[in-house]
Parts: sequence; C-alpha cells; structure tokens
Amino acid sequence: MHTDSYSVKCGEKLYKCGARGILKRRGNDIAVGDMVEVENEVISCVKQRKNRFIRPNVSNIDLILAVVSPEPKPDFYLLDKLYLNAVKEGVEFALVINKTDIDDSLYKSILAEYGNLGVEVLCVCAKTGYGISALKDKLISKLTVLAGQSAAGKTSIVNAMFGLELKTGAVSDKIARGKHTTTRSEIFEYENIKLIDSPGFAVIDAMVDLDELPYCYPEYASVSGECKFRGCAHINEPQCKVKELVENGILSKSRYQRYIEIYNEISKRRIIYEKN
Ligand SMILES: Nc1nc2c(ncn2[C@@H]2O[C@H](COP(=O)(O)OP(=O)(O)OP(=O)(O)O)[C@@H](O)[C@H]2O)c(=O)[nH]1
Ligand SMILES: [Mg+2]
Ligand SMILES: [Zn+2]
Repeated sequence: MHTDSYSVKCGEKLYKCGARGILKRRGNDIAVGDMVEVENEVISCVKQRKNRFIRPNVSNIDLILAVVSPEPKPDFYLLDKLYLNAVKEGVEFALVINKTDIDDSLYKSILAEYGNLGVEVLCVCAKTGYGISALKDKLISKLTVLAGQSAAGKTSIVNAMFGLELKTGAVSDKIARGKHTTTRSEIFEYENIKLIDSPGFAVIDAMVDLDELPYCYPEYASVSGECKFRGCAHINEPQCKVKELVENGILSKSRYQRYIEIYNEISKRRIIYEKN
C-alpha cells in the first residue's frame, strides 16, 4: 500500500486503485486488511472493521504475532502496549522468539513476564528454519500480522515461511537498533495463510483510556473483584489485590511497574480513544 495507490484483491486478481479524497484526507483511513468497495478503480468506501490498529496500521486482524529476538533486545514496554491494544480490540496475541541460533535464554525471561497470562510463546529461527513449519500451522485460515521492533526478524520469518527473498536489514552496531528496512505493510497470501509483514517501530500508543487500562491486563482483571474498591486502578487504592499479588511475587513486578508508567503516560495525553 502506498499513500495514493492501494492493491485491492478481488477474487484471485490484484488491482491497483486510488482512493476517494475524503478517505485519504482523514489520514490513515485505509489500512492493510480493510474490506473496501471500488468504483472505477477508486476505493469509494471502507467497510466496517472488526478491529483496527494504528501501529502497525492494519485492520480485521485475527492474530497479532509480536516478534522479539535477543538482538535487538526486547522492549517490554512496547510489548505490553502491543498486547494491551490486542486485548482491547479482542484480538488473539502470541509471542514469537526469533534468532534462537544466537541465544536461547530469552524464552525464560519472556515466560517470566507473559507466561502465566495465557499468551502462547513460540520459538523460531528464520535463519535455520527451526520452528517455522509449526508457526505456519498456527496461521492457517487467519489474517495474521507480524509486529514489533525493527530488526527482530519479521521479514526474515516471511522469507523463511514462503521461500521469498524480501529485503531484510541489519541490526545497527552503534545503537543495537534496527534500521527500519520494511517501510510499508503488505499481505503475503499462500495457500490458506494470510500474513502481513509490517514496518518495525520504537514507539506505540496505548489505544485505551485510563478507566479501561486495568481491564486490558488479563491477570489484573481476573482478580480485581477482590480489590476493596470497585473500578480500582491498582495504583494508590488501599487493599488492592493486584498490589498484594505483585508484592508477594505472584504477579510480575516489572510488568506492574510498566503498568504504572503506561497509566501515567495515558493520564498526561489528550487523545481520547473510542470505547468499545
Ligand atoms: N542470526 C540470526 N539473524 C537473523 C535471524 N532472523 C533474522 N536475522 C537477521 O536480523 C536482521 C533483521 O532482519 P529483518 O527480517 O530485516 O527484521 P525486521 O523485523 O523485518 O526489521 P524491520 O523491517 O526494520 O522492521 C537481518 O540482518 C537478518 O538477517 C535469525 O533467525 N538468526
Ligand atoms: Mg522487515
Ligand atoms: Zn486494585
């Protein structure tokens, strides 16, 4: 998808289409994964979406695969926000640990953060092909998006999966960050798999308001009935079950600290997200 030109699939054929001015002017208003109506090679309307994400800029997703790797190091703050956005939109979320040839110790720290939340964690190696066919099995009959930091290996996974040679980038030596090799989201469709490769990112907004945030943490939502106050934000309230479980080491301390950071970040901004 380019700003002014969109690939629209109809039957087995791809058509290059423009878009009505009004759809473009509102900015970001056509996303990869959208179902659209086309008149004379121009997209005239976007049909109602089952879900919508800003980063990556996609819609109608069945599964978000957050790709992490030992290098660049995972940014858990970013991952938490990606995950809470998936919870908010009601979309399945799973973690893919790539580059297991470099270091396989990441699995343990990922499990410590997300293991008890019912989030599936898959290990793959795009370089050797390890775990790729098991991952493929998970994608059948779904629209899936690969998301995460630049240079984690999203495009490499697409290449390994479908035998492609899409451009991949290196991890920059100086800052150990990716170089943003993929610049647009694109759907790859083979057999019964629809997989979107998306550009890596270093920032992401939590698409929720303060009052919804606690409900986008499944491990907090499931015990909040035991907090003294209804609608407890698990921040300063007394007799808070979440805080108790964090203090007892039953819930992850570091994830809770990031929760507070995200809470503060949302309280300072002015964007209001639409409620479901
Ligand atoms: N050792 C090793 N390197 C890998 C593996 N997978 C990817 N890489 C390398 O990691 C670098 C980044 O890979 P990309 O596939 O471009 O990463 P990306 O997530 O698509 O990055 P952006 O498009 O910038 O978001 C490249 O140099 C790849 O060769 C792997 O399994 N093992
Ligand atoms: Mg890429
Ligand atoms: Zn509480």
